[in-house]
Amino acid sequence: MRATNMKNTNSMTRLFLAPMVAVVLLLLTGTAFAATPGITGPSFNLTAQPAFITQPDGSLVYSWGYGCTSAPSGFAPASIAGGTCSNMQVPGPTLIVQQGQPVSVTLTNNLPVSAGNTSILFPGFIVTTSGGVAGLLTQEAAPGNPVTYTFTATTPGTRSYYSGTQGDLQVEMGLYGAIIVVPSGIPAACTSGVHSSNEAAQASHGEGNFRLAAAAYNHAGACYDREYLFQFSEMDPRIHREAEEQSTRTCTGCLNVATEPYVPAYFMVNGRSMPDDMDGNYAPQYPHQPYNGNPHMHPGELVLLRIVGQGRWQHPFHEHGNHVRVLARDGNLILSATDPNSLAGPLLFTTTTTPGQAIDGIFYWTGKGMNWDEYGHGAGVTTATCTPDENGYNTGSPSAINYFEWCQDHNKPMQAAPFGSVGGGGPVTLPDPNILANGAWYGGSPYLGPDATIRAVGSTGTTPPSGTVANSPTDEAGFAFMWHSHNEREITTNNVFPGGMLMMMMVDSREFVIDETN
Ligand SMILES: [Cu+2]
Repeated sequence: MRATNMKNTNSMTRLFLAPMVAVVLLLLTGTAFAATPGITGPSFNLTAQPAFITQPDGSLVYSWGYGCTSAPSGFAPASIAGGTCSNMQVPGPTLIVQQGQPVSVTLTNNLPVSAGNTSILFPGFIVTTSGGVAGLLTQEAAPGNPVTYTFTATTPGTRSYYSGTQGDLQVEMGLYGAIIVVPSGIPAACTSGVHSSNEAAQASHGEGNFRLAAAAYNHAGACYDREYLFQFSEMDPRIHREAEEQSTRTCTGCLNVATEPYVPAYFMVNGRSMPDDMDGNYAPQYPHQPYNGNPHMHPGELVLLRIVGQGRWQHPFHEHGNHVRVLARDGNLILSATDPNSLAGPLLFTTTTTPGQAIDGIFYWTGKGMNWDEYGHGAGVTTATCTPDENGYNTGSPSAINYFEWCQDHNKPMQAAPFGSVGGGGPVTLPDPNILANGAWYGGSPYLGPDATIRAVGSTGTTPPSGTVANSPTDEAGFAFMWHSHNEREITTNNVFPGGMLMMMMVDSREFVIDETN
């Protein structure tokens, strides 16, 4: 799906939704969102060991992952519920530390003896080791034994960590994760102005604050209102099968698995493929894949995307709806060469990840320029007024249901003769939703707004079609933007579409409370 600007993106999304909206409806079976869940330190006791991870085609894939040897000192964000850290997970636990903290990670090697040594690299930090045995890139943990890595979290940002031992095999098997350093200083701009208004708007609708901090870096340009971490990777099941077959060998380090030719069949967001990635964090059906990919936002919020390329391929990930403004790569804030107060990161159409590289970027969406009243707040179920600020948005009252509406489009109906109570008389005649699709594949609305059920059943019907009963539109009211790899084979699971590296960004109306408890 290509889009060159926000306006086109909206129309593309409308076209896209015709066949795909039912998929969205089927998938959104509960309130399952994500912040940036992880474990807090500054001391971590990790293990590397095998387990099976699950994919949507029903396969169980033998993998290796980092996990916790015992309960971690805490989970973050503090408000997240149901946090777990099992003894093996893919990706490994997200390590969340504060800038300036001395960090200690003790890794115990519980991989099969035949796998030999293992280790962790922490690129971007000056690491001191104790224990273990000498390896090519760092000290390694021999089978059954520990090694300890210590470093100071000197600079903020998102970075990857991964095995420094036989990386072609061990990273492929799942030995990777992310570390986030929360900045020590939060610029005043991040807790005032639009950011405090956005926070007040969230609070007035009963939404908690699930950020790790108000800024990603010690810079006024790095403020944000909501955040998500996405780690992209892929797996070749042949490699995993051969590693499993040889895992019972009793000789030390004698595993002999060819990592070429490389033919991956699974393409994952945080270790899960679509649709599994849209289930909740810590969902019990994924005991070794605790993190999801299910971004939400309200118009006007700045959403921090922490994007990490794991695995060994590049992934041209496309965030539909708008470009992503890059803040930093590998924890290095990109500043103007002539004005260090200005950020100079590019606006990217696809945030293409390089293996091991992390990108911090800001995604922003307001609905400006759509040319219709985006949630029908002008003449729909809810009647609201829109008073433009100097930028054209309704920001005077954070508790308003149409806070941050683009006022120029206020009261502009989209459809000529819509079902339901949204305003009519617009320029568009959408196909009759009753003939657009049937049953579970019923579409019905270009957005899943508060009127969607009425629109779906028409003015006289009372029973919503299949798919809207279990997924009442009153529970979800947003524009769905497909966020996916632009290497289109990567949006398959074992060559079947849809699947793989794909999720939906939901831009929700204020009626819809974004609950990121887990
Ligand atoms: Cu696309």
